Amino acid sequence: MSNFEIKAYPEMWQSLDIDVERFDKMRIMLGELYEKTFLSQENRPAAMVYFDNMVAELHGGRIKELLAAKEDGRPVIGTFCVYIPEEMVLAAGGICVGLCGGSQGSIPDAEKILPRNICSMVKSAFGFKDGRICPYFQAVDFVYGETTCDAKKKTWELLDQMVPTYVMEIPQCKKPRDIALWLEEVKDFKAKVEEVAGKTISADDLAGAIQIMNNKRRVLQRLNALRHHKPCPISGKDGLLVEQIAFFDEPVRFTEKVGELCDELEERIQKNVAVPAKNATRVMIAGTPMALPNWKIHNLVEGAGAVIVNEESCVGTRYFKDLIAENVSDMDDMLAALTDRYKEIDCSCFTPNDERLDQVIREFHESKAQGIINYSLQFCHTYNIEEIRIRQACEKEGIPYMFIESDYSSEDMGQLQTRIEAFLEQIGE
Ligand code: BJ8
Repeated sequence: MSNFEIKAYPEMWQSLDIDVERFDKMRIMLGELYEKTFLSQENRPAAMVYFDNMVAELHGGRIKELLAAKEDGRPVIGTFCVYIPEEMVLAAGGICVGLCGGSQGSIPDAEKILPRNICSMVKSAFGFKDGRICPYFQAVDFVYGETTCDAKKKTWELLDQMVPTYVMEIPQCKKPRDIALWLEEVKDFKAKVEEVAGKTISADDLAGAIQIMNNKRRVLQRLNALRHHKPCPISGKDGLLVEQIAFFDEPVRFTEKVGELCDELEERIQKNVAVPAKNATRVMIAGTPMALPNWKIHNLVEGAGAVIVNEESCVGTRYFKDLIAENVSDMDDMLAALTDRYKEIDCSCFTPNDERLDQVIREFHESKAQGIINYSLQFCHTYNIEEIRIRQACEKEGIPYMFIESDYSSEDMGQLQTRIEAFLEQIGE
């Protein structure tokens, strides 16, 4: 095992008004967890070094890049949702970055203010800002919020007291009038980004940004397809890590590095190199997003000798399965094409959401999984209730299925381990 360390930048943190002492303890704990979770794996692809370095510089190098962008007057916008039209931010020369919301460490801060019975992601994110322990939160010009679930949309009102929070209305249905509203909201978001950037986004700017984001999604699609190979050339933990880093990294550089990883995985497939064991039981995950550093389920499943081959999640295929049409050049047509792409994201906040049922079944077959673990964060009503229809769809197709409702704490680890091991035994060949 190497001596992995997430690098410390106390002076820069101080300048961002971070609670340095507390944040430094979190940095050390995260580094230890990372080393144990990722660097203990055998025979990892060499190209994962780039992603290890990204984690090592998570609280430093990448933050410096954000601050340099701000110095240049380029907007830096934080988000928790894949409905943010990232292309607009890029087109204005700005940076769109995922905010911290995947850790138990910030939840006690949030629970002093918010109700306890809302999902861990919302509490964790709110706690990171309230406790001043996330450099991303401290660096952004504003936070992008949306009206997806109730917990989020009411939390934005409180978050706005600490950091400017812009809320985009995402409709709950997909009828033509809902899509018309969505398009208007996209136009309003464009105006907001232009105001912060102090520049007007041209059609060429937007076309370039659409190209960049489509290329990023294409390379993630390629990685996902390679994970579907039997035997799998990369662990699910590493696959998830790349999907998590997608929300932090600079998109052109990220696309290049994921491409290099894919080249290596193709070579591995040719040489029949598998990580982990060639006969490992293949599992697909569906459900709520796993924000960095939420590696709980992957740790348990792969710790039991299986391999995760697909995440049907916003930190997963929901982020990259759809592209924006590139055959339009007029601004109005591009905005319509962009809206058209974003409406394809099948978050459980929509009703009806039948397309997600089809998508889960499709991904199960494409990934050659042997069973599905549907994962929902505790108190996430829409995913918890949609679970029933996913289960019904799996029963109809004869797909082995297991549901896990959990949070970020380690309290249920023992019980989950027992349930996961029993499930793997049932579906293993
Ligand atoms: S598009 S899944 S990223 S909203 S888990 S906070 S829904 S109570 S994260 Fe999500 Fe956008 Fe949908 Fe994806 Fe609420 Fe549920 Fe918590 Fe959630």
